[in-house]
Amino acid sequence: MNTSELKTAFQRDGFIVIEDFFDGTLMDRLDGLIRNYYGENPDFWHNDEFLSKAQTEVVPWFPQRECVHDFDAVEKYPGFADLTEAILGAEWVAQYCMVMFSKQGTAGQAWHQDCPPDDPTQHNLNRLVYTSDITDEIGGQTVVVPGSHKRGVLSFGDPVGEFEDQVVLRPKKGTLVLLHGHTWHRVLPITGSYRFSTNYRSAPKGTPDDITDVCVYRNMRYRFSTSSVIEERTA
Ligand SMILES: O=C(O)CCC(=O)C(=O)O
Ligand SMILES: [Fe+2]
Repeated sequence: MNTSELKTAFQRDGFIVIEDFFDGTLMDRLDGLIRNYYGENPDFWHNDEFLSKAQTEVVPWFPQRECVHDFDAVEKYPGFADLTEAILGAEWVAQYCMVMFSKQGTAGQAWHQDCPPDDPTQHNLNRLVYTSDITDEIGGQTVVVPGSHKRGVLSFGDPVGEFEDQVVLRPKKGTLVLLHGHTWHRVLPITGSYRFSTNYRSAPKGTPDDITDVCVYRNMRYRFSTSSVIEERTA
């Protein structure tokens, strides 16, 4: 697909998957740094209330904030910025690079929208890089509901229930997934070893820096900066 076809698919579906976007050598280098950073048994960062209500178990790492500059290579990778610009428009903003690690036996991530869709024009863009394969043996597949970025707020209901029209993604080493922040998405439980993805978050020009501070789940809205449930959803 060329850039304009990718853009059309993104606008229709709220996500696109591009296999073999990145070369294997770069992926292996970043994958090694990530495995080395986490070791086998990292601690969770969230409090118990979040873990039990959100059914989301991730340990984040912001490598560029620790001056690990190897991760800059993705931002400079041929085609990466151009594709972002085609989708977000001129003067889009790069927010941060965040690795999200989930260990064996954990819940993955419940259904969510990265930011509230109250204003459809205000959103983040996840640029998800997979440095190793997500497989059915490991679990941690990414699940999306196509077109849901245009369906308003994520429906109230079972935080980890299935949607009839959900699509399960199994990104491979070198795959780039672009995912609109309003698209309903989740990560399945981690059944074998551990899984991680690296997200280069970005946003259209004029988007507030803290756009992803409030996350919408099927049972609540949660504010990360204050670690608080700001709305218990009942409908
Ligand atoms: O790790 C993934 O595959 C998806 C992560 C996610 O929900 C996000 O980056 O907002
Ligand atoms: Fe997300």
